[in-house]
Amino acid sequence: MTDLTMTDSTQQPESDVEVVQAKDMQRARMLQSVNPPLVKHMYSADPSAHVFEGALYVYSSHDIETDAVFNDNGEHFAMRDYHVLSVPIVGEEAIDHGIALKVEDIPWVKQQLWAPDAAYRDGKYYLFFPAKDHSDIFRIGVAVSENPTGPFIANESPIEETFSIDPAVFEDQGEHYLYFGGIWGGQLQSWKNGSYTGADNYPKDDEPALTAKMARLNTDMSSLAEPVQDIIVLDEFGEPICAGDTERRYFEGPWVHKFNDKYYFSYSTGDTHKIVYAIGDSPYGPFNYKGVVLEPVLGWTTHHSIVQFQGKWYLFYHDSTLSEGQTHLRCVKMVELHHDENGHIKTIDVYK
Ligand code: FUB
Repeated sequence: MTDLTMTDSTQQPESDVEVVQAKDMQRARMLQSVNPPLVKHMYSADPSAHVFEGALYVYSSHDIETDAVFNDNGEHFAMRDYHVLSVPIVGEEAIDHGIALKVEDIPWVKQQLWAPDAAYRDGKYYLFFPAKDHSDIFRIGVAVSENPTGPFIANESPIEETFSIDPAVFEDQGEHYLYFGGIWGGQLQSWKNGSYTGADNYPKDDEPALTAKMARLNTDMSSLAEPVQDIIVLDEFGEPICAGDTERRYFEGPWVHKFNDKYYFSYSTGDTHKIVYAIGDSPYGPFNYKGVVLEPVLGWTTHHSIVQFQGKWYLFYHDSTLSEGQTHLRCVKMVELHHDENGHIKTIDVYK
């Protein structure tokens, strides 16, 4: 791998923060050409890709500059609208279809439109999204359109019994399953028995980690058909991954895809900056941990989706190259993904 240490002696950083920023900026410049951003005229993040009627769409967050404080709660992710992208030709710049939904048009939302996803059912397209309500509690909402690119009309209230962030909807045999949840700023640690406690309750390092949540959706795509359940990820001994196992425990960004009749549950490890995956026999799991999908990218967050398009599998992800390393100003990208003969995903390191 290229040595990305800072070499420009004319720039003399004054503090530790400036040293880190200067290194990130130089690294970003060197990495600009690695998998180009799908769009460059705006910042984008958290790509959820889907093929609808043969066309490839990407539902992503729209990152913006902000005066908000930078903290572990992610207040610097102050996004206010969604744009839908489409990719007519892989390798070429994507089309931005404009604003699909914005904070001002969602009655229950105060701020922070984070990572969305989309689904299709019975002639309608549904945009699922997390946002803070007027009490600053993250909930999952849904909006509907007759067009995959919107505009979407939001329901009056969030989906009952949902909470936290990062919805991902997986369709299997006519059913749709909603996965969600994220710790730290995603508030998963503040929920107990379906109620928001407002307190940070994390398990001890040797206790099972907090899990992603899931439930089957009703055919109205706006309500849950069953109680919310935990998604259990098991280690090589068949035990749930523990909270102290930060290289493998669930942090945020769930995604499910199906390959050779197996269900693949993949997610971000957050503060260890990886996308990892586990395999199971049902959309409900349990899932057995298998390995790393994506090594860390430039920027703090990592977030992905996996989709098959025109016979090939692709990983959609984001990094901060377009902003030269600024954590909250990211850009979505795509790269081909391969399953080997055993169904294992070949680890991707986009900088090798
Ligand atoms: O974009 C805001 C948050 O950052 C997302 O919800 C997380 O998955 C992380 O990418």
